Amino acid sequence: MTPVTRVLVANRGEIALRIIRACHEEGLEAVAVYSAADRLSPHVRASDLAVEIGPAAPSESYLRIDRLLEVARETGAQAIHPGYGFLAERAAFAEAVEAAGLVFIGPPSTAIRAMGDKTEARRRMRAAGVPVVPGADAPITELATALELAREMGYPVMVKAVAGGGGKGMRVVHALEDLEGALATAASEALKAFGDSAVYIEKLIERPRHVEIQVLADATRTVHLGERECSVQRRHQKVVEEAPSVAVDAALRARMGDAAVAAAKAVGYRSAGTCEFLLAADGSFYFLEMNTRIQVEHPVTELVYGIDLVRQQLRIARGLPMQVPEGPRTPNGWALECRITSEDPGNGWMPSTGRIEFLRVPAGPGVRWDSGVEIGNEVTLYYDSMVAKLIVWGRDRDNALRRMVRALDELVIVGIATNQGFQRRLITDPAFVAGDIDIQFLDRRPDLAGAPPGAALTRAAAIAAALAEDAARHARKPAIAESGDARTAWLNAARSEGLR
Ligand code: MV4
Repeated sequence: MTPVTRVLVANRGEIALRIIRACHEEGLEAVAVYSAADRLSPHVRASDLAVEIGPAAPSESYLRIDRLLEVARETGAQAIHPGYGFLAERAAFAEAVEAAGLVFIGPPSTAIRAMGDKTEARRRMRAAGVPVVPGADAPITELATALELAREMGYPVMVKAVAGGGGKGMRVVHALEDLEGALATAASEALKAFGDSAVYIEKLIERPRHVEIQVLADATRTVHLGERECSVQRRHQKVVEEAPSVAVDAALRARMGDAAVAAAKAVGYRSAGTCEFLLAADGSFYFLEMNTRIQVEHPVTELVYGIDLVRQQLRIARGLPMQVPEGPRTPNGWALECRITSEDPGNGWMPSTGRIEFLRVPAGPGVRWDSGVEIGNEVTLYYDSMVAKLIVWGRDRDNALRRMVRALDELVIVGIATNQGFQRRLITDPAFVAGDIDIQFLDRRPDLAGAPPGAALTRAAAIAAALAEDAARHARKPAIAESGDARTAWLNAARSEGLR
């Protein structure tokens, strides 16, 4: 293997910056790529060398496999880190990188392929002794087979895309007369989304939690680093993640961890990866899928296990052993992550765009801010709405929650609407504080979205109002006027401009 000294980071935003920093700590140079929309992005400046690869549209820049390989060759990078999203879980990309004689900083393409086909993954997992949801281990070709299987399992069942994942092409079926129609709609959705109409069925697990296990594998060892609780999600986008989970004790962690390690070994996994499980109310758990990439929420695991997962990915890709102590490993304290997105919960979660006019980043003990934007950057509709991850550590869950409230209160973002206020309401909500959550929690709690916006205001006045509110909050006195009415009017106006 040619020694790796320079890594091409095939991504943008916070994860590109995160990877570049890890490269530097590993003594490696980092090559950034960027679209025309990202010329002023922090990841470009943090890199040792940066190459513009095309227009803002991802299909013309960050998804251009040919262009990325050309940039690697031109810049002398020996390895490519895909980050998450974009090309991270495309087996064809990993294959192209391998075929070009470069190192793919992730699992072997064969592992990506095996886990990408959900029925193949189910067969392999079952053979490895990993618990899977009762259901079909092959695509459905005959209605009669599906009806028979559903009758055996009992309704409700779920129709899923074989090439799926992340929630696309799924249908819940409550009674046999609806199965034929659901198979047809799911198949046509799957064809549109994945170019593959194959579907299969599983028993529906009702009101589960979404708990996932972090895995790390090098040439000789495959270990797990405990769970992340990811139940709080909206439309398959996670909103808050934590490690550990209130629902997982040491015994369950060991059982789920063993299952995740077996899953990884069954596909010849190397690098960092995550096994997603549904955890039912009765404590039973079922393998859902394996995410063959570094995930958005990896920092909560890093904080409770004291391990830099991206640095370990870099070491493993270079053929070095991972720096993870031989067991037993136990989580230390509690970590929480709030995803800060440019969406307006009070306005139907409308995506917000604009220039970041002002930004005050939370800091202090136990606070981590992973973001790819800074003052002056434009937030556009070309990319994901996540502008930052606010991550905290505390000695226990209560202390982590208090610290997150404090950090959210320090955060000021002016210029775009964000979900900051929503996050504060969520993490102080009694049900959330009690850990009483499952994957439908946010569906049951539309009240957390907050009030719809009031009357419009000019942009400049809205910015002034947002800053005045912040100044007042920290001076521990009312904003703008003693009169509650005047203060409320200004704040409502600011919200209507999408600022707070
Ligand atoms: C399920 C399920 C219930 N029963 N499978 C959603 C995304 C994809 N990874 C699998 N998903 C689900 N599969 C059975 N048999 C519920 C979901 C599900 C879900 C899972 C994890 C996190 C959030 C979710 C939201 C809705 C549905």
